[in-house]
Amino acid sequence: MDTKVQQDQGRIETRREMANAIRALSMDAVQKANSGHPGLPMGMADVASVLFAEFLKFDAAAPDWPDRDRFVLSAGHGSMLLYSLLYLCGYKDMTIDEIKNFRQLGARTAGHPEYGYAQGIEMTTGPLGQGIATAVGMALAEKKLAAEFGKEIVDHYTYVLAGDGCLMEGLSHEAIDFAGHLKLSRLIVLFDDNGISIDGATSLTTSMNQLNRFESAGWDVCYVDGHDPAAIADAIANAKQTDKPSLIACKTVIGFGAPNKQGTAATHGAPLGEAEIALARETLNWNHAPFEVPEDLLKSWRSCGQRGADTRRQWQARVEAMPAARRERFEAMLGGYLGQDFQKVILALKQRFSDEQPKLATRQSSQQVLESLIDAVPGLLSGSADLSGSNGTRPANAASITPDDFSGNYIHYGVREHGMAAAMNGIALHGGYIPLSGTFLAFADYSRPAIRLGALMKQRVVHVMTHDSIGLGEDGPTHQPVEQIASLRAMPNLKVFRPADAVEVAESWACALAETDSPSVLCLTRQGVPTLRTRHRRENLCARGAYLLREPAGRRKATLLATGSEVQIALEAADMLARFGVEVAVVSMPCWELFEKQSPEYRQMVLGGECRVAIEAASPMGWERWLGRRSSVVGMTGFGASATAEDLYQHFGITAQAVHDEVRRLLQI
Ligand SMILES: Cc1ncc(C[n+]2csc(CCOP(=O)(O)OP(=O)(O)O)c2C)c(N)n1
Ligand SMILES: [Mg+2]
Repeated sequence: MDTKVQQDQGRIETRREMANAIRALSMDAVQKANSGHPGLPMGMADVASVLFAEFLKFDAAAPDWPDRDRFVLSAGHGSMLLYSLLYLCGYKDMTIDEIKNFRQLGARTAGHPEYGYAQGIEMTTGPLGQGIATAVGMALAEKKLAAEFGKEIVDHYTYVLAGDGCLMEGLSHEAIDFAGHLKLSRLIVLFDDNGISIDGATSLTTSMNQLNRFESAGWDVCYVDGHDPAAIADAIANAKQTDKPSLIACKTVIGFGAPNKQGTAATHGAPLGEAEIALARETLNWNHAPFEVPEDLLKSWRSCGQRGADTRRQWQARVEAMPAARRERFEAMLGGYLGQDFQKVILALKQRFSDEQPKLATRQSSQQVLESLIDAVPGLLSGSADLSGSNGTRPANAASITPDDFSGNYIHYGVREHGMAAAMNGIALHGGYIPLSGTFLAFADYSRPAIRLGALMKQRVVHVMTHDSIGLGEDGPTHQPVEQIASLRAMPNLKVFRPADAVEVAESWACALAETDSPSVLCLTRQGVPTLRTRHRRENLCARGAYLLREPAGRRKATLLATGSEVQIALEAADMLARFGVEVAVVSMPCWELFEKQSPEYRQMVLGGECRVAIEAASPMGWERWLGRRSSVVGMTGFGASATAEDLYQHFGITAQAVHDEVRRLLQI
């Protein structure tokens, strides 16, 4: 044999040994936990070993290095693959004890990878399809940041490991279509093409030619034997060179190495069993005790973890050599800084709205707020799912991003609400930009799984959801959200804002952007609403979640609680009641979640006595928590209808008269 062949042979053997370490750790951890998914880690161990040993740019000692390559395990059930890699590469917090405690309470090694639990986990995955769609956002952020700061400073790839399930999900269609269109050439998907999912062979459910599908969407595609390290390396090297995103379909055997179970769904999501594990050890020629990796092999792996250290130091030196102002901007953007003028801009907007007292739809006042913020906040990145004009998310001074020009700050996401929400998570996770985008509130359900993942991952993402009630009028019940507000409020770690006027819109934006560890939804009207906050106050009252908008002249007999466009109805009802001699307070409640955080004394002061009427043109579900013993809700019980907004409010009885009547009924006067 000549030396080249010998070297190749040596490389293949080393890679195979390295991959076997992943296989052994994975099957043993799943066995010990008595639950988990050995099939994927064992099947994709060869691909992952080549990627981590030869391509992935990272430094295990500096997991947050901004210019690292991202690795997203979209098929999150294969978590043991990622945990094994992190342990083997020497990430500090991924100890062998963590591997032994796989899936146990308090362990970093949760059932599915959880963002924030351990370093090196780029995002939470488990809901299939989310990983690949989120990675599109990461690759988009990389391309945009590189467009601004140059390849010297921003030069990394986003790798995704996706399975059959990820590619069956509809979300994958939105993601690959969008990525292909934008020519996100640094996105490389390694498809675990094993032809197996939980119910058995994928031929049970799909006849899709994935290569053709990706190719149609503008991707570079190829097949590779997922157990041939040299072929895998060639495929990745090629993928890095193309000017399109790349799909590498890796033909693998699920559960590779388990002689009786490999290639079958039996390895997907259950421990292999002691007997099969013993046979797998023989088959793989792995003669080590559970959780033991021989020293020389661990050393090879650890050196992979350190491979990027010099590259990182060189990068650091280049950053330090940047002109001061540029470096400052780069670091501010990575830090998600809102800019020194942020508060000033918000205050100026509030002052102007209070002075001018416009009658504007809140989606329009939101657009005005964005027009001021887009210049003040360095990383603000807006967009819409094909409703730019309707959502008011495209400030007049914004510029569109196109496949060949990423210098703009506005993204046309197309009619892809789910893909958009997932991409925004990816943009936020990547760092450098603060994503916001719009669609209709009724279609929040299309985005919901990604909104949920963003909430779980504590990402600052702003979802602008306009046309927030029957007040949108003639488009009818398909477009009129009823249960969406309640269902979004039910989601942990999500802030739902429903501002009543332009001033509250400015305040809600200030809150949403200041909330660095939770996403927000801004529910905005299609129809015009009057300015209710006519006296300028510096304090951000929306930050309290709810506040007394009007205090009664005399003793408070009842409290009217309302949000958004219904606050004006509450004020009107209060006037009617006052004329009748009944003094009531009016509370605007733009954000329940923030109100919940206030002191009990403040909440009590705002909510008042036992007689309360809530007014919201939406499902009453949830309001009971803010009500007293003599209380009720004026809201919606079924779907809406197609008519003018005025007619609909009358028809569904969401009127000042109805509120007035309700208070008198409750007070029995
Ligand atoms: C949205 C979503 N639906 C269903 C599941 C449950 N689930 C987990 S893995 C899986 C099968 C995935 O098959 P594949 O991606 O081929 O993984 P493999 O069996 O090859 O490891 C399913 C249905 C999930 N995690 N997410
Ligand atoms: Mg599969």
